[in-house]
Amino acid sequence: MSSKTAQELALPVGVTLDRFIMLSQSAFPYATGELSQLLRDIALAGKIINREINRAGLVDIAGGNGTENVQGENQQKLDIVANIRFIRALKNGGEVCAILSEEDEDIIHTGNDQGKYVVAMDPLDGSSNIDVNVSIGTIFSIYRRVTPTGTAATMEDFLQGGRKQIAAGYILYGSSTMLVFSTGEDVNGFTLDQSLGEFILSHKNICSPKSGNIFSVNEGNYYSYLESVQKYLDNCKRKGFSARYIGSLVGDFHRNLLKGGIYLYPSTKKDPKGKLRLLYECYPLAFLAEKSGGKASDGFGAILDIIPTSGHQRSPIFVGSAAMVEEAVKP
Ligand code: P6P
Repeated sequence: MSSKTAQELALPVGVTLDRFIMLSQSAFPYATGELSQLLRDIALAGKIINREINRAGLVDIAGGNGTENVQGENQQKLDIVANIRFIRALKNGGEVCAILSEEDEDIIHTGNDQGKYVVAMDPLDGSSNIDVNVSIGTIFSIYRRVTPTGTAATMEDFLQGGRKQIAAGYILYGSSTMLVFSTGEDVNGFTLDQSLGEFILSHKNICSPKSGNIFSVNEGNYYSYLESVQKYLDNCKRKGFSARYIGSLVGDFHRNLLKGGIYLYPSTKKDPKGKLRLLYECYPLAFLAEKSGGKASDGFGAILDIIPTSGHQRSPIFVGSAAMVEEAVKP
C-alpha cells in the first residue's frame, strides 16, 4: 500500500485543516512548512472576515465607503476591512514578502523580504452583494518569488504566468463558509465549523463534472457579446439548460464546480478585454478548474497560458466543466 493511501486511510472523518496540511506535507516531501503556514494564515484571515461579514448588518461596516478602488469601482466598507485583514494576517505570518491586491494599485511590501512567497488576491469579490445577503468570496493565488530572497519583491514576482502558481483557492462566505484550494495536486474543500473555529475537510478531491446543464452569465450583456457567444447561449436555452447567475463569481464558480456548469464573462463593448482580472480572479479559478478536471479559456486559449503584462489586467473567461467550455469557445 502506498504511503499516500495509508495516509488517506488514516484520515479520520472531520479532519481539520491543520491535520490535513500536516498529512499532505508528509505525503509530498517537496511541500514546505512555509507554504503550510501560509495556508494557515489565509484560513485565519478568512475566519476573521467571516466574523465581520456575519455582523455587517449589525455594525456600521456594510454599504459603500464613498471611495473608489484602483479599478474605479465603488469600494464597500467590507472591501477595505477584508483588505486590511488579509494584509495583516499575511504580514504577521511572515511567509509572504509581497501582496498584489485588487484594492491597491501598487504591490504591498510586507517587510518580510526573507519570505519565499507572494500572494495575488481579491480580498472580497462580489462585495456589492453584501447589503443583500448574497454569497461573496475571497480569491487568492500563490507564487514562489523569483527575485532574490532578502530584496524587495517586484512586479516580476507576480507576472510569472498562471502555470507558475504553486497554490490557489477561494473562501466562500455563503450559507456556510468554505475554504477550497489546491497546492497543485487535487482540489479539497473545508467547511468552517463555527462552534470550533476550525475548517473541517468536507469535500475531498473535488472533481469537476465533465459536463453539466447550468450556465452562468449576465444576460443583460447579450447584445454586446460576439455572435459566437450569442449562438452558444441560444443553444444552452434550446437544450433547456438552467441559467444561474448570482453576480458573485466565487458563488457561481463553486456551484458549477460541484454540480457541473460553465461561468462566462466574455468581452463586451464596455469591457472589450473582459471584466475579470487575470492575476487574482481568472488565474486562480483556472488553476482550480484544471486541477479538478475542468477547463478555463479566454475564448482563444487556456487562461493559464496567457502571458501577463500588468498587475491589474483583465481577461474574458469561460470556466467550468470541460465539455461545456470546449463547446462555448468552439470557433
Ligand atoms: P456584472 C463582481 O463585481 C464580479 O467581479 C464577479 O464576482 C461577478 O461574477 C461579476 O463581477 C458581476 O459583473 O457586470 O454581471 O454585474
